[in-house]
Amino acid sequence: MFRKMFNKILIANRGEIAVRVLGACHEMGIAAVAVYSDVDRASLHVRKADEAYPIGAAAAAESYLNIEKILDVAARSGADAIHPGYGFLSENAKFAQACADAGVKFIGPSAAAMDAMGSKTRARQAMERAGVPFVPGTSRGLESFEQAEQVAARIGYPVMLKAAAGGGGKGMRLVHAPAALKSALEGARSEAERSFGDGEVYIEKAMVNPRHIEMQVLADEHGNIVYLGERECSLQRRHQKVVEESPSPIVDADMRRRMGEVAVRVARAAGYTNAGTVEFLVDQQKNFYFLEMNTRLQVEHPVTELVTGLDLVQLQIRIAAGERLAFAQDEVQIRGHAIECRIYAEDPDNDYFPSPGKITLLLEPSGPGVRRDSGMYEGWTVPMDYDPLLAKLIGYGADRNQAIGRLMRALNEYFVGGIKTNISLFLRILSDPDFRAAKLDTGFLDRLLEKKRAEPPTDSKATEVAAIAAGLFAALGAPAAAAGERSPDSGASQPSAASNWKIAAHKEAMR
Ligand code: MV4
Repeated sequence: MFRKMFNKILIANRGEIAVRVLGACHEMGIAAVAVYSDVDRASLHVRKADEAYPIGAAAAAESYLNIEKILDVAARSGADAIHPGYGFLSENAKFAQACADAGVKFIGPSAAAMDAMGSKTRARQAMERAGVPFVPGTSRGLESFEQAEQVAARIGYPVMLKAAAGGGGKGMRLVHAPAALKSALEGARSEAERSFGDGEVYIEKAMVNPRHIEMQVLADEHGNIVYLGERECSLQRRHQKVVEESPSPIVDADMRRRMGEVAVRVARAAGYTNAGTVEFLVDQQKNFYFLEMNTRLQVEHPVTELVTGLDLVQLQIRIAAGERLAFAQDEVQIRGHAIECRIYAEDPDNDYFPSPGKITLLLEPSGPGVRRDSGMYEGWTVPMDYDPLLAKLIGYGADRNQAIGRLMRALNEYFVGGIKTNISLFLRILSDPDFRAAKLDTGFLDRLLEKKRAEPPTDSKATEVAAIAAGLFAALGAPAAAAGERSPDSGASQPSAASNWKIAAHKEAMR
């Protein structure tokens, strides 16, 4: 099992996460190899890497999702390991297997563990065996409408229909009454078939405005597994996280221990290794239920790093190199509070419609309790082919109030000229009385944005024209591409899927 530390790591990703992983490699004295698509030639990750290789056209299927091309670069560059980042190939079991077959270490779990968690029904079966609490429902695909009717009547309405291959809300239907069940089942099935090539749908009792809290785990290849505390991820919009924090304001030491022990049990049952995240839904009474396991490093990992003092990427690399975890559970301490904002190239005055373009001026915050993980620089043109995440800004403090104060100070200092960003949204969220009181649930952000939408629009005609133009632009010229973690499943398993930007532009124009 003992392996020597890697000499060279290929990073099969782009943007801020590629930059983050590059930095960890350099801190460990490991050379870092970048790959890039045609539109990423001048990207920050390419500039910071020790070597960089072109892998094809902007469309992710031609580049960042192309297993053959990436393994070819690994061979040519002599890389002995690959870090997949998040999105793209990070949760693709075939890729993990192809790396193993090529003799290149995949920095992540085994293909088998990834596969076991990829199907939500199979994951539920495994959790059932492991005695992990999960939302009542079926752990196998529904065989008929009659069966759906019977199960729904037994568990009680509202119910949620979900695609077994799903994630990110695709193929999901909320059903309030028996009369709506039939068409919802048909809709969920065809959407699952269309999105994942797999029409398997199962049923769960629906929780109303739950919290979304996830637990970070770390497992070495010698059977040692620890949990590193939770992240509160309830602030989402259209299944995209917007703000995350650690610790969760509603989780106390006892609940953290119980949730953490369940998460470790989940990881053990899956034969899991490396960094992973166990997602839970939490109800008003603070009961928590297993939802799914994410088999990758997550976008929001910095908040966990700040409150634990650990470097998750370095630990991922050490684990993949065969090292044992150097600390035990009772040595993990949660200290202080961290909050992350995802800075996107989006226009707040146009329903958060993507806003690519050239960054003409960039003033970036730093200072006490501020961490910035960024993939942008002044003079760089944000391509429209990928997820528009530009940077993550994280505030850290001794407590939640100090973290909020530092984050707001830093947000006010942040200036990104030439393109629109969602920075102003975070100032609204962080000053909202409910946010301050930590009254968070998965409906929070929609309620906040609803308040704004009630006001009359400023210039609806210009907005409409811009939307139509963007839609036309997307339809005529933009190459299709898959996105980053925004839609991990479509990104990973749907090489031909159109980019989120293109879809958004199209929807906007057709409204
Ligand atoms: C649920 C739920 C309520 N009840 N399951 C959304 C994404 C997918 N991974 C699971 N999701 C949900 N599953 C049951 N049984 C509510 C959601 C949900 C949600 C979950 C987390 C964060 C934001 C959300 C927004 C809408 C719905």
